[in-house]
Amino acid sequence: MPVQIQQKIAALGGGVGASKLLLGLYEVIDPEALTIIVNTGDDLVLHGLKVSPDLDIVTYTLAGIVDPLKGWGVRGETFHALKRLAAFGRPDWFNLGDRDLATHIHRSALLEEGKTLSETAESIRTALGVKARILPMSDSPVPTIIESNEGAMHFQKYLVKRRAQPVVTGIRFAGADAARPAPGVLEAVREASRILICPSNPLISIGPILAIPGVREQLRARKTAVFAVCPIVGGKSLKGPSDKMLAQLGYEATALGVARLYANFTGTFIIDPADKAQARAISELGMKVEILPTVMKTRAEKRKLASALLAL
Ligand code: FO1
Repeated sequence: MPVQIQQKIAALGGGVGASKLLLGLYEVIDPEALTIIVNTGDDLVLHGLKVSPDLDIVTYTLAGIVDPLKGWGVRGETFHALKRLAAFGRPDWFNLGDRDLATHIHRSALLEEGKTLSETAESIRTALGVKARILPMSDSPVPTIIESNEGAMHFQKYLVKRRAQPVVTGIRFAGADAARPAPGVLEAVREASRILICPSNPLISIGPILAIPGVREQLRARKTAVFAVCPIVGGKSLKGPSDKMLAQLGYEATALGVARLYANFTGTFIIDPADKAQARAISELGMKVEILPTVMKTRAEKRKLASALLAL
């Protein structure tokens, strides 16, 4: 019998936006052939616990337990512990549910026992039955710091506590220069037959991954195999404040604006039919342009985009 060679796929992404495409991929390929490299710039320590929102969003989505309306947290979640924490005077602006807290307690306990963030991610995804590999971008903390008219603050404080209201003047990935990619990250990019950049915020979801030394160079070396799905459609973010952040930092909040950020490591840039008028300008940046419906509301649309990307 011929040996079936499974094509490996690597995907880079953040949380909610990425998870839509990742769920589609997970359902149309052998999930064991998929390695997902996840942004951990959003990670924070709350109540003494290490919280890794994007790792958890991806894991919960693929495990089928994510809250489908919010896109983060666990479906049918309760918040008894958070209410009690608030009664103790602890901050409750970041909504950690009771079931979700178990993940953070487990992760924090493993880290305390000397395990790496990669090992904690592996423990959580296998316990929840996820067959794809889920890797943090790095085992070292690289918090995303937003500089704004209200001063510098952690990304979650900007997004959740301050509801993306401060005017962004800069973004820093603290400690990125000294960080190393987590084990398996560079290998996954090197060995994949295709590398997908998920439709995530280019500045604060993909940006932190690219800031880890060696990642951008490894992508550049595989440029023709890199396919990036644009997270801006018709000048608006598919999810979250990407459009606003791009504009405040002086980038164009359009498909072309994102394409300029990705041009030096991306072979094929995927835009929605709504942006087809920009195809020519994007191709002049030295990338192939493909036009596919990128707005994924239903499970069928997620699978359809995933299959179409693999067929390009
Ligand atoms: N997003 C919110 O807008 N409000 C929250 O209270 C909140 C809590 C939360 C808890 C766990 C988790 O894994 C994610 C959570 N998120 C929350 C989402 C998260 O802040 C962002 O969407 C991602 O970090 C960006 O990808």
